[in-house]
Amino acid sequence: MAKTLLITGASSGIGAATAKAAAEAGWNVVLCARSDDKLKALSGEIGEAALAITCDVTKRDEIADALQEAAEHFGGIDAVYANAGTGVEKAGIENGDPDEWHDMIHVNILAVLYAAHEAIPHLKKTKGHFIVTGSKAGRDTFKGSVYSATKWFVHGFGENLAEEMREWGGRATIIAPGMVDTAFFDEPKPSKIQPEDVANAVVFALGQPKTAAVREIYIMPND
Ligand code: NJP
Repeated sequence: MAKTLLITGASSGIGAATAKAAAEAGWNVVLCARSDDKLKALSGEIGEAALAITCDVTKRDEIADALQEAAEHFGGIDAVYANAGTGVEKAGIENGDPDEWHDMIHVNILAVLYAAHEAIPHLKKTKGHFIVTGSKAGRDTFKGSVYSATKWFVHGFGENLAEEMREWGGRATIIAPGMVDTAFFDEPKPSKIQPEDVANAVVFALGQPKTAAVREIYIMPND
């Protein structure tokens, strides 16, 4: 029976590419984001292996409901990819807008915690896998100290979550890319990884036997 992966931020970029790659690798994919139209289009493209659920990850009840609906539809959840994230170009301390920081911290930090908290009861049943999108900016420096700090949080959380999940046979993986060619940045950047490259890394982590936990994958542009 096909395994099931729920992906947040599945309406574009890394999340959408991962949905396609995981479906090609034989997974059922549950697509979560706020853009209903984009989710429906992607779900139509993938076919029966996909289920689209409109969800704002900053609303805990919405992510809880999405997990429940996915579990009922596909008979359980084997993996959750908390990929939704936001960043503002001026996410530095001097030029940043504190109101934008609030939204960014909500999506990049609190919503990851909500997703993990709500996912664990489902993943315990399958000895499942929690994957989160960190960043090069969560390991290193970036001209945007506030955004970078949200990703440092993700890395600290992900590493410790892996230990908590190991207690019952679960696994956690941090995906840490450098610049990726998505709609994330307002202006084009010179050197970029393709979203499909990141998707391949996620599928690799998902495909490892349960005896091996890939804790982090760090991907840099190579053009
Ligand atoms: O960007 P983009 P990426 N509730 O803008 C969703 C990290 N990252 O694929 O709700 C639910 O194409 C949004 O969906 P929608 C980055 O920090 C990137 O590059 O429909 N979903 C969309 O699907 C992030 O964690 C780079 O607007 C919400 C998705 O998030 C992850 O990669 C480098 C939401 C964003 O897709 C994916 O970003 C790096 C909400 N409240 C890390 N708010 C890079 N691109 O260079 C947003 O190191 N979304």
